[in-house]
Amino acid sequence: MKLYHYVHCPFCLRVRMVLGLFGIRYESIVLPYNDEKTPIDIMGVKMLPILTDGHFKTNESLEIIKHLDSNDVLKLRTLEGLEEFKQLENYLNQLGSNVHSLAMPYWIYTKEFDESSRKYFQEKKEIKRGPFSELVKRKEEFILALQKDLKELENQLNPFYGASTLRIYDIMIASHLWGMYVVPEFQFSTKIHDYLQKVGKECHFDYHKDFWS
Ligand SMILES: N[C@@H](CCC(=O)N[C@@H](CS)C(=O)NCC(=O)O)C(=O)O
Repeated sequence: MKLYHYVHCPFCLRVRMVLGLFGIRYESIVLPYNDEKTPIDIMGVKMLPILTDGHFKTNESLEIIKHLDSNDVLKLRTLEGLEEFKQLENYLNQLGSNVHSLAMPYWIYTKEFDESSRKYFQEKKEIKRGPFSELVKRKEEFILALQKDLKELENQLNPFYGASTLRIYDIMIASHLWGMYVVPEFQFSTKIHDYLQKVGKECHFDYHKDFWS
């Protein structure tokens, strides 16, 4: 089994968390962000995560998770058609937008990037979000919006999201938030930090493992 991924990408983190949760061995391939050829050769489009497992190959995180979780331990198959699932996806889109505006200018200086992949990432992302220098100036605005969304989240934790056991929702939430740990101006509340660490622990998750081991 091979996973092609980016370290900062929340959709890739989902898959790494699930692989860790189930203790599945796999080959971890962190692609440089400016490598267009590898994903296009495998899937016809530049989008990660890509999981290949024999004849199985896909670049949709939730499809990958269904493949890995055939017994539906995480309840993805059960929950995905429900209105509450759509609501959580909408919530994560909103939250993710603030996370991206805050974290992207810092992600490009983590070990995942070199000079050329940093330039490629920044140029591509600035088309949608505007100059990173402007995003950095607006950080207070993004932090306030994110804190508001996180207060809402705190009320749902019991200790997992609306449940006493880990489900797909927790994987989706934790993977969208984890990248905020690299933003120096930001601090999680103790409750959210403890929640993220609890999810991370169950999933034997180590964000920068590919560079440290
Ligand atoms: N629906 C996909 C979304 C994956 C996705 O958006 N991946 C982004 C990284 S976070 C990507 O590969 N973007 C490539 C690019 O923009 O160059 C999933 O759930 O896996």
